[in-house]
Amino acid sequence: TTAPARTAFEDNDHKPVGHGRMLRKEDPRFIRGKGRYIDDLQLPGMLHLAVLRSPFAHAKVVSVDTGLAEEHPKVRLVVTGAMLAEKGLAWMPTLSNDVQAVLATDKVRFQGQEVAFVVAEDRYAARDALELIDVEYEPLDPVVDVRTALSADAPVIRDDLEGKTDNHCFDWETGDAAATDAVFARADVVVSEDIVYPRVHPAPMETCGAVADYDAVDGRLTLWSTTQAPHAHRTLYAIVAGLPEHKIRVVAPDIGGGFGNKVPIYPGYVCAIVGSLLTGKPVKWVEDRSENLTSTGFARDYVMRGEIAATADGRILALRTHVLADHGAFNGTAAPLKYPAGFFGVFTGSYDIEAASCKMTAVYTNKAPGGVAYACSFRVTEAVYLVERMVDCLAYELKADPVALRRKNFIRPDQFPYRTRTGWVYDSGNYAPTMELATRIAGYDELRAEQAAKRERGELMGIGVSFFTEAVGAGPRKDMDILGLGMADGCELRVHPTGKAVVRLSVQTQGQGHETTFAQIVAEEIGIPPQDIEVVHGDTDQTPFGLGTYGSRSTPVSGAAAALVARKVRDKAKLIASGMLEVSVADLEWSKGAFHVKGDPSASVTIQDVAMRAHGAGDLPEGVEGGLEAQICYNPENLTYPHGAYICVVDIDPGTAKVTVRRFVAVDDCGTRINPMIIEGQVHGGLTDGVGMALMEMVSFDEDGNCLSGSLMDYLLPTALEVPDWETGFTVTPSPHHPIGAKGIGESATVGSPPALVNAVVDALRPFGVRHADMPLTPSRVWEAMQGRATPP
Ligand code: PCD
Repeated sequence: TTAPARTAFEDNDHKPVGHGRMLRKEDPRFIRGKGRYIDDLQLPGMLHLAVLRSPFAHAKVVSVDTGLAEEHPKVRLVVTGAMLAEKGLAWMPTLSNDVQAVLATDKVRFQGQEVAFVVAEDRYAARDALELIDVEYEPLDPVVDVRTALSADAPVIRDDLEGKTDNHCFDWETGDAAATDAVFARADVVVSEDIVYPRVHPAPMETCGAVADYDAVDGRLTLWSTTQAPHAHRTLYAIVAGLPEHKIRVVAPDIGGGFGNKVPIYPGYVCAIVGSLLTGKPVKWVEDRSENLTSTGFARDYVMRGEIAATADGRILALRTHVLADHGAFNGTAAPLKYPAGFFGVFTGSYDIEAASCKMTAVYTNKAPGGVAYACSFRVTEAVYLVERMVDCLAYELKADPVALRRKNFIRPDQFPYRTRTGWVYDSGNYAPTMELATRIAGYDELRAEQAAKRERGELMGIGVSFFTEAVGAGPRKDMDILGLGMADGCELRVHPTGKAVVRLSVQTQGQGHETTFAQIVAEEIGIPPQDIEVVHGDTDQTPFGLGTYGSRSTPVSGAAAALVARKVRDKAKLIASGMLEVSVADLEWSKGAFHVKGDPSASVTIQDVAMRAHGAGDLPEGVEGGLEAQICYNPENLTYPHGAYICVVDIDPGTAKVTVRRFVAVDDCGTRINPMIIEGQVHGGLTDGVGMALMEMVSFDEDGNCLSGSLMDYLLPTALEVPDWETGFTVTPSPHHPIGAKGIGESATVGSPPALVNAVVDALRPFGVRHADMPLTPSRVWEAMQGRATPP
């Protein structure tokens, strides 16, 4: 079948949610090159900032001589850590309650760390002047290997922290260790495996940057910046810089991809603010590609020992894991305070098991601050990878079919809401039909037959399966906050007299299409066509407070807020309509953007009629104020738990060990689907991310702590050439607590695809007796595995 032609909104105004052909409102701007990104911003008198970075991973800063740089004719300002220290600005809090150096004072702790900055008349002069700064370093031994970071002779990286005598970052535990040990002791089968989720980088197309503009006359600071969380950043700047919060305006213009990379506050943003405060001019800072790759938020970097216990006939009983987490030199991730390991607790996956336990040790190393949730709701990606690899290891030992083994252990539909052994309450799920659909689209049985025939001929074909449950939509504020800020979202809706509306969000889109989907949600509830609803976001002066976009939380939290604020406006509209139609509220029915008198189809008023009346002359019903607007702050009751079943087919060239992804089937369930076309795009993007991580991406370091992946020649990203034509499908299991039943989707494919890809490669290598191989499965890694030499990275 061919899809019907895509149109704009007109033909289906009254069924906006789920409209399969609705085009994105923002795209005319993007495809005409009219997007407005940080680097497009030009302000009169604007100066340019460049950052001097450390060439060493670990070194004492002996002296910084800025004399020559200051003499450069185009240089206006040179700032060192010592100068910031005088103003109490050398250190800033991170969103994980650690502190991070804005500019190094005592030591540098990773290669690429910020040491000084120059503000000059143009960006070239600023960069040139960096070379005139003379820094004397005294190199120290670096801590590069996470496995030896805690050994007694390891140099202490964070000697800035009082009383710190080792490189411990934090310890964390979940589940019931004793109960888990007991189950393991009586299990028929126990399988253990060492699994590494390598350090990867979100690598958004646009690097990070900011323009700071401080107006000394009225004491106002405007900061345009690449941020996924404008309101949270504003509060942090108020605290760090000591500026009053109502005098700070944070604006996030169009953003060229975030993927978690634009959640943290980077020293560069703070430097731009300081630069503007000191020069009295607007100051622009934009990273180059290498700066982005080597100094901003990395992701993953978990060294995991997984253990799974089961009965001989494949009933999974328990999961146990030890994790060593590399957080780099500063704990620079953003995670709800109570959850230092994010939502890793969902590592029990989609299975109904008896016991689980996890012990985690996080350490500091001389690497860039890491641990950001790259397309990942706070470590859900690592959790899903662990369990889905372990289930395949178990299938390997039991010689069981991976689909059948998963099916046998699924949480059953009647068990929802389901409380996991680690305390998470899955809101809803119906796993078997999703798996069923995936196997049907893939033609699973035929694929297995094809594989068997190929194995006879010595050809290497692999079929990989993964099934995931994610936890997205942080979060209930009783449990979740970022640095004391509760994770709830405000939303405001105003309907103008002519029936056009403006909805104001606290979340910030980075390409996922909020200008369209939030208009659809509001349209669905209030009957105003989506094209008549303007979505305002990304400007703290224009929008209510909220915690921002990451962890696929916009739909679960702000999406709920948008639906509820629209219902609030509709309730008020109903009161006004009852006055207009001279009937009681109970006699009114709502449908398709109008109120009708029950039993009298000729008597009705549209929402647009009501809007005019709300602002017009004449009386409103007793006690009803004029105007048609509302605002709310939505605190979610629970997270939402989307799920999905993925099946991947790979072929491996036995001569070169190169992996080709031949097919990939992704069936996702994100509850009620708002915009199917956008969902498809989100899934395609995430699957491509997955191919990158599984087959080619890794941030690596040499023994001196030099980052070896500082360019896109060294850090490989997948392109259209490396990916197949994605085959997608969906099931719909609404969230019971979300007002329209929607769950998040933005990260599902990134979370769910790496295990399917790795499982497929390992499956292809079965003739070589391979049970596990670590990502990225580059030809050399696969070759090693074929020689029986799979080595951890
Ligand atoms: N949707 C629909 N339906 C449903 C769901 C959803 O329709 N059910 C849609 C919405 O509306 C939007 C999207 O879809 O538009 C998405 O959503 P969500 O899931 O809610 O999410 P958000 O929050 O919005 O977003 C976020 C995400 C993330 S998180 C990430 S990474 C990524 C994703 O998103 N990023 C990005 N995707 C994307 N895309 C683009 N284009 N770009 C970007 O950057 Mo993190 O944590 O940050 O790491």
